[in-house]
Amino acid sequence: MEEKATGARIGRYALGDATDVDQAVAAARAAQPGWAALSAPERAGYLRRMAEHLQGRFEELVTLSMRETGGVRAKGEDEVSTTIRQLGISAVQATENAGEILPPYKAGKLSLSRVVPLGVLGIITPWNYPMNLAMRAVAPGLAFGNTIVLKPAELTPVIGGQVLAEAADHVGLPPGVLNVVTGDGPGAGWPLATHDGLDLIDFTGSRKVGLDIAASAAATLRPIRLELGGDNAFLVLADADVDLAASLAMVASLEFQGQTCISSSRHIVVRDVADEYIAAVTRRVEALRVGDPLSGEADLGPLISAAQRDRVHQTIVEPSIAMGAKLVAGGTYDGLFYRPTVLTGVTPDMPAFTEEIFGPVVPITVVDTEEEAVALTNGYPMLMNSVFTADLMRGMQVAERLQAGEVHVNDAHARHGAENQMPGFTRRQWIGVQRTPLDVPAWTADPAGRQ
Ligand code: TXE
Repeated sequence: MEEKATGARIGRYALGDATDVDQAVAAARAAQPGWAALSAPERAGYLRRMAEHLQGRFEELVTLSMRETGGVRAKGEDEVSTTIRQLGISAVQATENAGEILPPYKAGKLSLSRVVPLGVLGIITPWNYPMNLAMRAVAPGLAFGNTIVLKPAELTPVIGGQVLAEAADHVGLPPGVLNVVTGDGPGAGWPLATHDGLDLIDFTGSRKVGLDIAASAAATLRPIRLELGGDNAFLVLADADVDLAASLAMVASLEFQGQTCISSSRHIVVRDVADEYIAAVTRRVEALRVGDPLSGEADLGPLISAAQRDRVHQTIVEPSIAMGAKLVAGGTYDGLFYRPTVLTGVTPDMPAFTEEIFGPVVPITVVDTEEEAVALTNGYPMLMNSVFTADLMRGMQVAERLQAGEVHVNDAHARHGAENQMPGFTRRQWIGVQRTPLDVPAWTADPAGRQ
């Protein structure tokens, strides 16, 4: 495994295969009843101790995250602290959500719903926020009594897998409860994604692999949960604070070199402020420093891989320019270091508009009206959008018309809580109890007792 900025070796990891996956699933299956039989506070205790362990290694893990993912310090700190916070949140949720007493549909009955684990979860994670995206499924999964087989991305196996396994070992998590199988997609990911012994497969990654997993799951009715990213929009309306919008555009499109599923990959700007916005964005982009995150002097680090760089350059930037987009800044690279790029004159037929970019590119599309901005925004898979306007009410009205999971008004990539609302990897079990007066139809009575 190499450091992304320098290519220096960080460590070695095993290329797991279908046999390793089989063993891990069998271990998870064997451990699951015992783990689920512990009390919720006992399971929460393990999670809290894992959080303490990771907190004690905070600086080491931030550096490891910077080296292995190529993110700058702020990204590494965010990733490690979010991971730790997730453990705490799941520990609390597990002890609070045991179920509920429901209004009975008939007098004399007691109706309950009980929260029960799904069983064994298979979790496949990507390389961009490897620790945090793994923990977002691992922590609630464990908290509610599931056992887990985790397959981290092959580009980030240490921070995305090994460190979690070390934390589990450190707190004495019972064997088989959390299993990590390192390896690549076809060799270890696919055998896990299609394994018969799982109760749920949870996948975060590309649309292409997500489609394959969904097709295979449909054939066997295996439950899946997919997070495949989005083509998110950043709307700048005529009355927007352009400086604020331009500053937060850096966060929205360039944080971690734009390699985030919530990255804004379409800037849709109303004509009245377009020239001012393009100038404000370009000034900022040109001043950004690209370099080794460990130097402490870089705003942006390297891209994750040559394949990712080539995808951004050859399938997004170059073809969009060939179709008429104007390159205003960037568009060049040195190794994995890609200059942040501004494209203007982007139209809805260009890849810079239609594709998730996953690279440091700000593509700008100018429209005449707010109506047009909303119409052009919808119709794409979107996770997190932003709307900039001086009128809060107008911002909320536009937000309500956008088909996105989360919309921020005058904000970008802020944590408004959605990240903690992940499904708890549980199912509901409804329980009905017969009370008096007894509800027994006459025709079911014992004939011996009939008159
Ligand atoms: O993803 P892959 P890649 C998007 C983003 C990016 C593109 C490609 O657009 O440019 O995907 O990234 C495992 N069966 N996102 O190629 O290949 C793999 O080992 C089972 C969005 O890195 O999907 C890794 O653990 N598993 C995203 C995980 O899937 C397979 C984050 C993701 O890898 C597999 C990352 C297979 N056949 C990329 N092939 C987000 N939503 O945040 C690969 N894998």
